[in-house]
Amino acid sequence: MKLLDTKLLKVLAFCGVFLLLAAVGGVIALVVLSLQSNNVICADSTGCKNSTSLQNCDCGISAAATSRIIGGSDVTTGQFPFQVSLQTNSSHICGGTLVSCSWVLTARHCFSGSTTPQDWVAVVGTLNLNDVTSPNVQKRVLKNIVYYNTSSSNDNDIALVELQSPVVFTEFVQPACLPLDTTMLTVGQTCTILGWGLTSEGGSPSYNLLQAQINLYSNSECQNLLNTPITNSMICAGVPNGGADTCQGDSGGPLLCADNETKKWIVAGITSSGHGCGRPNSPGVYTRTTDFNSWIRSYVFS
Ligand code: 4AZ
Repeated sequence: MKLLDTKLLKVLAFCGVFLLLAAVGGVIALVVLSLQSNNVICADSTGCKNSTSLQNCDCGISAAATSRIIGGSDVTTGQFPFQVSLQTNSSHICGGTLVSCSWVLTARHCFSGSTTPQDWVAVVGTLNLNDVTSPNVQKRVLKNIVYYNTSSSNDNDIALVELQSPVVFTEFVQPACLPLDTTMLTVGQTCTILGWGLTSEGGSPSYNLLQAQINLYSNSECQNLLNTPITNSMICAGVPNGGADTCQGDSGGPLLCADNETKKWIVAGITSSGHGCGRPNSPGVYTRTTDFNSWIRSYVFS
């Protein structure tokens, strides 16, 4: 009887350990599977082609609640997963905005040094330009650079670049929303600028991605302040006292404004030019993305 008990106990213990191991294995498998299903395969879903609502588009989503560029603060992981660094010879040249798995929106003037797509690498999923070996980082050589036009004026400072192969959407790599036909930008509205550019006029760049909040200006006020033509294809943004602005190296990156309906981030502007950086009464000039909406959409959602 005693012998049988011991044997039975041994069998039961063996079964218990086996069941425990099976359960742990099952949990691990479930976690891995659910993580993988979060990594939405880029399909440029039909929800994003809708140009009147962002409700059914997986875009412009921040993993963190909204909170040197000039006067900036550090971006946190997953806060703006659409920020791109466009590089030649492993050096950051310009910012850009991921708008689909294969397309990045940026400024035309970024390509003054080289117009050869193969010279350029788009780096996505990083906050720190020194930390490009992180597993969250995805790098793609460019396949194609498309200009709205190639005039060398400050006007129409916009380009779309196509990646040689699509990036994979993860927690760290997501597209921003394109404007809607109904997107209304209002004077005084607070929007966000991002970049690795100079942290003071004539100063040094930032290795960490920085953000700052600035307000939209009317074109007429901006034109008076800067004493330079501000066309309908431009939009100005800044703060009256200066101290929060984009600067050299931020070009091509986004001016992000929240969608009224969904609060998703829309790329409302592209950092383009200005008079110095962070000066009082000297807002930065951005390409007005809403003015190029159908041109952009014809490539991104073709
Ligand atoms: C630039 O040189 C640049 N303060 C970008 C933005 C601004 C000024 C200069 C706006 O790329």
